[in-house]
Amino acid sequence: MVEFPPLKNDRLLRAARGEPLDRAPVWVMRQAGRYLPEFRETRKNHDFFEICRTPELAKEVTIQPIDRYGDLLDAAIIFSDILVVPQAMGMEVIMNPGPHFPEPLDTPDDLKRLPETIDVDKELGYVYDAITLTRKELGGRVPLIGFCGAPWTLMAYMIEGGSSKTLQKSKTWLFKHPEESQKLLMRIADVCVTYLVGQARAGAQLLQVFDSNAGDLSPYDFTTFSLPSLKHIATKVKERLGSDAVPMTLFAKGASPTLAARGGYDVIGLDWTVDPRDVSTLPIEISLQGNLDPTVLYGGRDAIEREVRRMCDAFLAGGGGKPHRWIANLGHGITPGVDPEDMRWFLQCVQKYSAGSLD
Ligand code: 1CP
Repeated sequence: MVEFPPLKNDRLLRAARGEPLDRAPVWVMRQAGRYLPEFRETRKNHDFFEICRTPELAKEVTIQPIDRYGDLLDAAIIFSDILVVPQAMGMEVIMNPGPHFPEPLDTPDDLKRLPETIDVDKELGYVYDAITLTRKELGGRVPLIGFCGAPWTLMAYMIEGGSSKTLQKSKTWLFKHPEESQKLLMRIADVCVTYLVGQARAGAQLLQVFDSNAGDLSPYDFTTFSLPSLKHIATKVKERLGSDAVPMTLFAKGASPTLAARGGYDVIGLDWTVDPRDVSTLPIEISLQGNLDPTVLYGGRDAIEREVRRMCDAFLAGGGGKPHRWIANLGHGITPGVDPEDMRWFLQCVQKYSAGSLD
């Protein structure tokens, strides 16, 4: 293991491990991104995947929100994308401006195009280097989160060839070719295992898996197709890291939190369609993350304050019993049109309304 400066703010890790807190830790999905003028400035001169592949640039962009918001943020997330995994598996992906695969997987026959064996650490070593560099530069200010996409979400991108509203092609695969689908899902899961272990060894202090397309599956199909690969990832990553294991979060957008909680993760991310009081029966050892509607950030100061307060009350109420440990966040990524000062106000409101009653 690499040696790093001591951690000065461990709220995120305490919340993930179920320990007492002075207030809820807070970070925001996509916090290093297009709503920040400093990110858009970096983007003017560099292609998206060039930033991902250049540790110095990925480090710079990862730290941009930490420099801007200082003590208001309790975590950094490494700048990268979930689609670096399909790239490592031999598929071409470009950003123009959304993700585009020139040669998606049309039928199971196309799986022959993917190499049988992949040297994941070699293909994605640039992410490990970015993580190590970022941890050093952060100097212990906040913990650094590593991440990957869930096998189902990645499979959907590999088949659709980009973002899709209906997921018609990828869902057709599930129903027409269930066995090949399951094989592909486990193949992707194995790549994710090696990748997440590599990120933790390089210095990531918490690992999050994004199943952004989970909500397109019925509870039965989520359980049949997505959940086994998610479980495989949590089990194998913890097993391989052994005493160096770090907490793991599952954000399965749109999936039933009860089903997501069966994945073996320490933290379950909630989107904004879930009332935190309704998940109070989940095992108390599981911590929660979320879940303000990202568009509230367009509603102005009064609405942000009112809705953050409502969110804090709901998470801290605990449905009558002891509340779950909680990491404040949005219910999905921050969107490009948000005023960075409104994001600051969101962070300030979380600090104000989540203080106390967490010990
Ligand atoms: O032109 C640009 O600069 C591209 C915009 C952009 C950014 C800033 C993309 C393209 N990806 C990212 C960074 C990114 N993506 C991060 C960085 C760390 C942070 O959170 O600050 C992370 C964690 C992701 C993860 C990601 N990429 C997800 C899962 C999370 C989610 O929002 O659901 C998904 C589905 C993607 C695919 C993707 N990458 C980019 C786009 C435009 C898309 C399509 C989906 C979308 O529009 O969000």
